[in-house]
This record gives sequence, C-alpha cells and structure tokens, in this order.
Amino acid sequence: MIKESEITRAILSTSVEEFLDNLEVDVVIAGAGPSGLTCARYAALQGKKVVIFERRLSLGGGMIGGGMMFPRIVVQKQASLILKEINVKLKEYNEQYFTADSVEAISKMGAAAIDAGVRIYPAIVVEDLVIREQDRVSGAVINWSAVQTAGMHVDPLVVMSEYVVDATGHECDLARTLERKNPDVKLTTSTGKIIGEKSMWADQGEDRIVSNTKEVYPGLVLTGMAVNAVFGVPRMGAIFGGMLISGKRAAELMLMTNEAG
Ligand code: 48H
Repeated sequence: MIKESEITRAILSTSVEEFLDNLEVDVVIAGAGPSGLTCARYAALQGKKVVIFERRLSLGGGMIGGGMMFPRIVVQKQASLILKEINVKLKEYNEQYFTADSVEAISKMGAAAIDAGVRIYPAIVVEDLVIREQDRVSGAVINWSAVQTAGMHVDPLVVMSEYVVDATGHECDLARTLERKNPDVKLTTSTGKIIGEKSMWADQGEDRIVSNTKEVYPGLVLTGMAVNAVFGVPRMGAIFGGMLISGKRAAELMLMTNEAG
C-alpha cells in the first residue's frame, strides 16, 4: 500500500540530507542557461564541487527558444566541439556554421552537467552575495523564487563557496546586486561600474564575450550575456557559440586562479 506520509518523508529526508552536503562548495553558479550549464560541467569535470541555483522551474534560459522561437541554434565550428562532446546532433550548414535543435542541446547540456557531478536546484534565486575576507565574494544568499515573486519578507539562507558565477544573462543580476548594495565597489570594467549591453553587432558580441569572460570582482566570475551587460559589449542574437566558449573559459579561469593561489 502506498503511504502518503512515507512519500513526504522520502522527499524531505533525502532533500535535506543532500542540501546539507552542499552548504560549502567550490563554485556556486546563478543561472542554468547555456553559459551556466557549460561552466558547471567543465568545472565539475576538473573535480570541483559545483551547484547551480536556477530561478525558474526549467533549464535553458534563453536557449530553448532558439531564434524567435524557431527551436534551432547556430554555433561556430569551435563551439560545435563542445556540443559534440555531449552527443548533440549537429548539422553542418556551411563551412562556418553548424545548427542544432535547441531543445536537444539544452537537455543534453543539463544531463551532461549532472553526469559530471553538478547539483542543480530549480526555483531558487540567488538574491545577494556574501562579501567578506578582504572584500571577496565568499558565498551566495539564496531564497525560493516563489518568495521573491510573491514579495514576501522571508529571510534567506546561505551557501558558501570559493567562487560565485554570474550566469544570469542579460540582467547580470549578481553584478547589479553587488553594485547596488556596495556602491564603493570597483569592478574590473574600464569605468569600475556596470557599463550596460550594447545594440546588436554579432561579430563584435561573439568576439568580446570571450575576451571579457573574467573575474569582475574578487570571487565573482561573469559568463554568458552577463559579460556583455557588464562590459558594454554588443548583443549577438541567436548564435550561441560565444555562450558555450564563455562558459568553458569561466571554468578554466577559476581552475587557473585556484592553482596559482
Ligand atoms: C538564479 C537566475 C537569477 C538569479 C536570472 O539568459 P540565459 O540563457 O543566460 P546565458 O548568458 O547563459 O545565455 C544567454 C542567451 O540565452 C541569450 O540570451 C542570448 C544569446 N542573447 C543574445 C541576444 O542578442 O539577445 O540564462 C540565465 C538564467 C535564466 O534561466 C534565469 O532564470 C536565471 O539565469 N537567473 N537564477 N538566481 N538571481 N537571475
């Protein structure tokens, strides 16, 4: 006989046990879009303990919708290798571009991140950062997205980490929160402040997203569209190679800095 209370006990006891095991990790990533999932997988493959908090109930951010909801993405050759590694079916469009099904790509990116050891928590928002130890971001302040949506006053919980990654897309939510709550902070942009995303110029956008994937403040790494939003880089539309390469680069950067330190 199925006992309802036993189902509840199974969910609560295993979730809490699992959550307790993730209170101190190497990397917290805010956002399970293409850049966050890619960053998470590469960091976990190198042995890092990685959790993703995703505000929505679903993975994929802006990638599932492909281009104007035609569910296909375009990637350049270099980025196609990242998708090939996880068995996403690619169609060679011409010498420069491959296309893929956006739903397949994001589903496999989510599965591959989980297989690499990443823990993904849906419906949890990173609403603030822990800043201490010589002005370093040292953890993420989290809450249920539903609490935020309802505008309720419920105090948050905290997960401590070596790095926090802002993979929140166009909003660059973590960088914005950092700046709003700590007006004296100086980011590693040319002005020390968030510059704001620029209008479409795909070639520039794809190039500069990669070169600007960096630690924008000690302990806070940017990846994906958050890079463009913070560093004043143009958007690029429905070409996703830059998101994937930026995610991989963000992971490499955290590993390099760690080894040097
Ligand atoms: C937890 C959060 C929070 C938070 C937001 O938008 P995304 O897909 O971001 P990227 O950078 O991986 O990919 C960008 C791409 O999808 C895109 O928009 C492109 C290529 N645009 C080009 C153009 O010209 O427009 O995913 C971000 C994710 C979303 O799932 C949000 O729900 C989530 O982050 N999120 N999660 N805590 N504070 N804020």
